[in-house]
Amino acid sequence: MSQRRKFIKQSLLGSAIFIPGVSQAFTQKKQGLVNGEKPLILSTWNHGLPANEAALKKLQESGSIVDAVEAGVKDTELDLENLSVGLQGLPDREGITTLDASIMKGDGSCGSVAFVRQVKHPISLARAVMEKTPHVMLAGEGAKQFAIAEGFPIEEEILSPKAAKAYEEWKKTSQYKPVINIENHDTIGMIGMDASGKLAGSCTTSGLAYKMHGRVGDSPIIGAGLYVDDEVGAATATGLGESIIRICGSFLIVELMRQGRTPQEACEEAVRRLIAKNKKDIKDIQAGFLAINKEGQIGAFAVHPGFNFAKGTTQENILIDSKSHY
Ligand code: SD4
Repeated sequence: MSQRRKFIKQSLLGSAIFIPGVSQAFTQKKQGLVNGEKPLILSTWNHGLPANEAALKKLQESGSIVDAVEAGVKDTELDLENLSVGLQGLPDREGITTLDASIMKGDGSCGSVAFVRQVKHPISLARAVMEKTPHVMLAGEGAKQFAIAEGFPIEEEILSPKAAKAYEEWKKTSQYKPVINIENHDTIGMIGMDASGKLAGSCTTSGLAYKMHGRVGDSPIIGAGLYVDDEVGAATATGLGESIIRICGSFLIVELMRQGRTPQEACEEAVRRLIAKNKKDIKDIQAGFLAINKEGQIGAFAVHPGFNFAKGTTQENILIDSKSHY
């Protein structure tokens, strides 16, 4: 059986088959100490497993790491079980689902869209902003007009049955209080490296449930939800966007790695910084970071327990629990 087929078979069977304590390699992997596995894809939360699989498949087909990170998160954008990504995501407090997404290459090219409605694949729209406009970011109605001009289908504006039910329930109290690891649980941030060491990343979300209409989180903000630099590495974030924006989380991690920190040290420092700048509410704030450096070392760290991520290589695709500050 080819390595590729073996990989697919393993992942279809549920590749998070990792038995704690079985080997030293497990601990090393958990701590992000394994070097040089390329290509390598990391993505947030457990939906990262199928997303990594889609990304690695695309990488094998097209050879392009930016194609891979786009294809990977497109898988999540269509996942009807996911209430924090794509048009099936939970709406804002007016009952409208609005989407944020960003994409970045290691050469500094980047594109993003924010507060977009009725577009099924905001990540592809972000890529079109990157490749076809002189701008980095388009928002709201302008982003939708650009989508129409580029031939993106415009979807009917209706909530998915699950989101509609949750929204009706929420309206009974209309309280805005994101619940850590629950409501803001599903954004996908993906960072990847091809066999030659080239990096790219993507991030896509419907943002926080029941946010104010017009609210934009960290995910479409280059440097907050995502940052990639071929000279150093890449980072992405998930969690309460406001807390991540305050510290330019992903840019901070890449800069710390540039100064010599390992990805793990950089993620831990970013979390410390986030806690310092968000002290008052920290017990209700979850945020998690992922990082890769150009040697292929990885890092992951969160404010609270509960954050996990998927790590995919051509050999395996596994779910790993992140360590956390608290
Ligand atoms: C946001 N960071 O809009 C996103 C939410 C998120 O997992 O990451 N959810 O603030």
